[in-house]
Amino acid sequence: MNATPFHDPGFITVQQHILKEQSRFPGASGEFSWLLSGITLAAKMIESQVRRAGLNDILGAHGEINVQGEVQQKLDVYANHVMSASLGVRDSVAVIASEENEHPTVLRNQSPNARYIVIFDPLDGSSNIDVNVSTGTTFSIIKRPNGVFCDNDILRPGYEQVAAGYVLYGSSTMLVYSAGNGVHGFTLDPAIGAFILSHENMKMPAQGSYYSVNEAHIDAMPACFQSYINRLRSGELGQKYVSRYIGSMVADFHRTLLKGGVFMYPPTKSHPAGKLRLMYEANPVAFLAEQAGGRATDGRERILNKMPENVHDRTSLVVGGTFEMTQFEKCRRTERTPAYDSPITNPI
Ligand code: P6P
Repeated sequence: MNATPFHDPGFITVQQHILKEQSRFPGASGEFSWLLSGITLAAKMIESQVRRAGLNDILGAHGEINVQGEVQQKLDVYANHVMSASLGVRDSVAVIASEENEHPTVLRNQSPNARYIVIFDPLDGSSNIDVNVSTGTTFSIIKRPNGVFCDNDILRPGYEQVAAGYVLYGSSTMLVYSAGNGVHGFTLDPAIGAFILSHENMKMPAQGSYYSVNEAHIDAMPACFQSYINRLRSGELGQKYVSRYIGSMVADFHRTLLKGGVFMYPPTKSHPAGKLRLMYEANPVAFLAEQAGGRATDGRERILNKMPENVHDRTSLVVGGTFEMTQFEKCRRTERTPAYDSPITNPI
């Protein structure tokens, strides 16, 4: 009797894709894919609440003040719990660090199988929840150093990331990740509760037509940023760019990844070192941008080369396609802004 012919379902789930990626990690016996499946599970649980935020009185501030000194939204608290719990049951995770927690949480210090550290922002842009604007979860995965972990072991530069990505809770819910072999996007099919491969091997266009920055801060920015924004606006760079700014980093970066152009959060008077967090916002974004053919700097150096001093370090960020990033570099050189004069260090 002939065996039932294999019926190709016609789609690839993120689990299938991760297992294929897994083969790139010698000696990683499925632990990496098991780790990433913790993130996809958490993403589905957070997504289900984000979609219901207006219905079950989950809106509004939770009341507590988080380590960032910000009033915590209830969804923040829920997302943080879900990410921590989903990752906490993965034996391969030694340490987790969250935007919502002051210090990293050591889950397994003795187990030789616990080889990864996961650093995440459970719900970035949560201040937009009440007005139904896209939010996101970001994550960065690094290898745990040998020996007993101490807090400073987490302070590694972004080029050591073994994987990074985000979940975008937008008009659809997407998981975008890279394990160092290209950037791949998966769209959640709510009917079957699976993330389905929808954007394989994403490439950031070398030149786009959008620039994305909060222009309310322009007078407080260093001269090279002001000059760059004016050139983008004026058509001096060969085309008149269109401004798009959502105020939710994951959504603003996702558009830049798909359509090209540039997204930036320059230094401002209220945030002289930049507002975005290096380890769980800028690093994942920079890792994905470079994997997709783009570039990311803080205005002085490559984001992935930056050495953190604290897990919650802030940074300025300019991320985009090669054309827009090259034009930014030219502005830096012509504007002679003292703090921004040094040439941007090349990738390691
Ligand atoms: P501003 C959201 O609070 C966030 O951390 C990022 O997601 C976003 O890019 C940025 O802040 C927006 O900041 O100052 O423009 O409101």
